[in-house]
Parts: sequence; structure tokens; C-alpha cells
Amino acid sequence: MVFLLQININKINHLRLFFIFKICTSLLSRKNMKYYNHKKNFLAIEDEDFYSFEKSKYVIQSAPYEYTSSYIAGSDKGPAAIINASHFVELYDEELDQETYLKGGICTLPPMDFKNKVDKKAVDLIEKETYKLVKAGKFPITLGAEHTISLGCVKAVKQKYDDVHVLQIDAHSDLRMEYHGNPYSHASVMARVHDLNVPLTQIGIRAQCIEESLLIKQSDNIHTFYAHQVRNNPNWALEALKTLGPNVYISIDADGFDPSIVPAVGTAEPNGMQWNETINFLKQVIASRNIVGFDVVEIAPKKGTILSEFTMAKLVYKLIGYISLK
Ligand SMILES: [Mn+2]
Repeated sequence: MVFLLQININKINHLRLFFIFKICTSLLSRKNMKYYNHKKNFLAIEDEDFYSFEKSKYVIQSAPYEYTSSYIAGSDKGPAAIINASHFVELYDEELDQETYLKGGICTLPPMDFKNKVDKKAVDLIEKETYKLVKAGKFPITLGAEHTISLGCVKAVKQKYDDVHVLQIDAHSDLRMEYHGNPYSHASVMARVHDLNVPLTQIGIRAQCIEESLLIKQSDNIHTFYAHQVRNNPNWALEALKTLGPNVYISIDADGFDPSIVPAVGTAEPNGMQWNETINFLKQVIASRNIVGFDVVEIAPKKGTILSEFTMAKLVYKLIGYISLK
């Protein structure tokens, strides 16, 4: 009898200890999730009910990783520049007739720390951080520096959505097997995504090497809509839409846009995407597919103009707006 009682008391103690442990770890993890207030958050949102991690559906994280930039450097300053510019974006969206941030809340996290982390280690960190958001049921939005960061994001969302399809807006196809000997180069990021058997739809492409062109022709998993095709085919948006699977991750390289509206990029190319045709297309994508996350990358701020980062901040808010309609 004494022996049995002893067992029961031990059981109760174990249970109690287990629950105390659970409560402590959950409190600790919540405490560890630091986020910015109106001084540094996206849109300068003042009401904590609409920017706290707990209450927000959308979480903006910054990945200021720049290691392989090939032409003009400075993309590591891109995420902060987009957030600063967002303070001048109107909270009211006249097209949607709503203050979008009130429909879900938008949390902004401090930037990731890439100290001593390059290539695979950097991508692993981004995957880990993004997966934390996915696991917490948040919608991950990543502001990048160089395009390499998208690989970590795609790997994270793929853990939940195995059939994820990547929609890439970009001047470059980023399908080189390696660049300057580095398979983790920004110019190879979509080759690494392709390695994961992730289907890919590319829009606005207008600079690539012949090997990339051959890969696109050979692979059934890559659908490329070149800039000249977008210009000459009035049905391009409909045709592109048809290629997409049910779960879509959107990766937007700022240089996909025309340099007349987004000049501050590392590798500018003429004949880029215009604002209206791009957001109209994205609106249709968002309305008809499950969007599992998106990123905006490759802004390299230029002195004397904030046009590029402002346009990207507006794009981020616009996409949240379209997603919030669902
Ligand atoms: Mn690019």
C-alpha cells in the first residue's frame, strides 16, 4: 500500500514537473521572440494589438545576407531601407478600401545575424528561422539582401507543403549550376530550388547564359515567361497562371521590375516588368492559389533616391492586402 502510494505521488510529481517545464519553455520562447515597435516596425504601426508576434498573422523577417553579389554591392542594406520607406506608405489602401494592417496584424522581427555564416550555414539559418514562423502558424514574409536567401525560405515552407511551387519574378533566371565556383551564389539560387524537385514559374527573365536556357528547355519543372514574351503575348498572365500548383511561394527579385521604377538594384536590366501588370498578375495568383509565403530581395539602396525601396514597401503591403481578402 505504501509502495503503491509512493508510485502515485511520484507520478503526480512527474506530471507536475512536466507541466511546469512546459509552461517555462513556452514563456521563455515567447520572451525570446523579440519584435519591433512603431519606431522600427513595418509601416510604423503604433497599436501593439496589430504588431505583436502573438497577435499578428503576418510576420516580416529580415535576412541581410550578402556574400556573393557580382556587380553592385549593398543589398545587405535593402531590408532596413524597405522598412524605413514603409513608414511613408499610406495605411489605407484605396483599391481595397481598407486599412490592411487591421486585418491580421503585421509583426516585424529584428534582422537575422549572419556572423560567421556563409553559403550552406546561412541558408540553414534562414530555413530554421522561417520554419519557426511556419510552425507557429504565421505567414512568413522575408526581406532579403541577395537572392540566395530564398533557398532557405523555400526549404522551410516545403517542410509543411511538400508540393510547393515557386513563382519567381526576376530579370535573371538564377539557374547557373554554380557561379564563381559557388553553388550557393545568388545566380544559382533557382538551380538549387530546382534540385529540390520544386516546380518553378519565372516571369520577366531577360538575362541568362546559354546553359540556363538549355536547362529550361530540358526540364519539365521550369516554366519561363521571358520579358520579350510578356511584351508580345497578351495572354502571358493566363498562361503563367495555368502552370502554378495549388500551394505557391512567391519570390520577387526587385530587378524583375523595370529600372525606371526600381533603379536601386545590384544588376539592373532594361525591359523590365511594370507596376500595374505585375500586381494585376499577382492579384490573380493570390486569388486562385494558396500562398504560403513570399520574399522581396536584391534592393541595394542608392543615395539620393528612395523610389526603389518605397516601391518595394508598397508592393509588400499590397500583397498582404490581396492575401487578406481571402
Ligand atoms: Mn535578379
